[in-house]
Amino acid sequence: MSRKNIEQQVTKAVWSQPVSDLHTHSYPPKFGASPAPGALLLWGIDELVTYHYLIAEVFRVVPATKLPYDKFWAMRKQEQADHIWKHLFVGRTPIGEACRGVLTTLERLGLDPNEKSLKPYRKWFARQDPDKYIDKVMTVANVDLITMTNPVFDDHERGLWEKVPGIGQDPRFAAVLRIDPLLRNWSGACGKLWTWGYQARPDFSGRTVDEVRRFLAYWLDKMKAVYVAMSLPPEFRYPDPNNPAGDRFIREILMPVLAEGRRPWAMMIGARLRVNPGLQDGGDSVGSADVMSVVNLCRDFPQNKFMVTMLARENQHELAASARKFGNLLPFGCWWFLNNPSLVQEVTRMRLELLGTTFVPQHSDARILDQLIYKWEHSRRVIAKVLADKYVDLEQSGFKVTAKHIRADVALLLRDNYREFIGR
Ligand code: RAT
Ligand code: ZN
Repeated sequence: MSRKNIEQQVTKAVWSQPVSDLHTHSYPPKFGASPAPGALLLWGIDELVTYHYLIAEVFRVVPATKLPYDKFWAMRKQEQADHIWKHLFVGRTPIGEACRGVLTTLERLGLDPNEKSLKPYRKWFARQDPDKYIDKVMTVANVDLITMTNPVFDDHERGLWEKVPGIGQDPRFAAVLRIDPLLRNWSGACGKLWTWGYQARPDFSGRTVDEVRRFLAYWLDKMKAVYVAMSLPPEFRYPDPNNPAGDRFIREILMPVLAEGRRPWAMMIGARLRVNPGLQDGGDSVGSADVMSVVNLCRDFPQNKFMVTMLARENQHELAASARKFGNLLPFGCWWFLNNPSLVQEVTRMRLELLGTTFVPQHSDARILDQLIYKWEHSRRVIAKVLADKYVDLEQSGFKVTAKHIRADVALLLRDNYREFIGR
């Protein structure tokens, strides 16, 4: 095939292949839809423009010395959005990735992204019904499954799971049991479990192991969770001589429960939380993590499966090399500060070269439903470019690439590697 032909076939395959999105923060309408207070399904123009990436960016333009953080947080959501639109989209060229994302989204929804005020967009979004709008966004983004993040230690969300019948039963969504506190704050997590009727003690005495196992098994089943997830700090180590409780939790509780339920553990490693607390969610940063800890887990627990994404660019090569050694390790996504075209390109190219098609190149991390549109459009473009280059390289080696090869590879990368790993 000529380069031109390859590019055509790859474009066709990448755009027509539905994506199963492995990690988002989007929810079905039963979890409440914005602008209702406490809603978990965030959508629409004011949510898009007040994405925490953009809050961090607006404070670079209008610093906290001019607009103090508490004043910003005291503003109504619409006022915050107007402030961000004015300074990042009208007063400056919206050239950064998070800004460009809002524009792509509006454009694909059929709106003109050049408006000077948010009013026309507000009018348009006010006419949408959230439930139907989910279908629309999934069609435009060509996404066939949205994987949620369901933090069981969040009182509001846990309450919804306990109270609302059938809350997790929307076939467009899959649930994920998110349990960061069990490693980030073991004794605090034990305290909470105790109040929920589980005899969990920070020193592991009594029935702690059985009780925490019971807690996890209950929630895995209640949510029908497809995997368990944690975001972990750069300092995460396994084994960790400074954190014997963490080691015991992993060894005696988490690994056996997950092996028995045949569910993977998704580890998102490298988030340094709240380096600037004034920015709230936008105040987290990145640190280089320890890939050997992942290697130790994959080797010591061959019956378990590990989905791993790392936040630091510095970790990507070692993670890909490690995945060559362990079939139970699935590297996924270009997370957060890596979700920029230049870095997606670099990381995806390297993963293809080291791992063939045995990884998941991207997840959206969409916090606002509509972001599925731009996150996937921007990623698809880069993935298509990298794939086309690789097929041209193959042709130069004398291998005859066909449209069938291309379609099969794209299906693995965008949907089936993930689905196979979670057994769905
Ligand atoms: O990417 C993000 O929006 C982060 O704030 C986090 O949500 C991160 O993706 C996570 O899941 O912890
Ligand atoms: Zn996330």
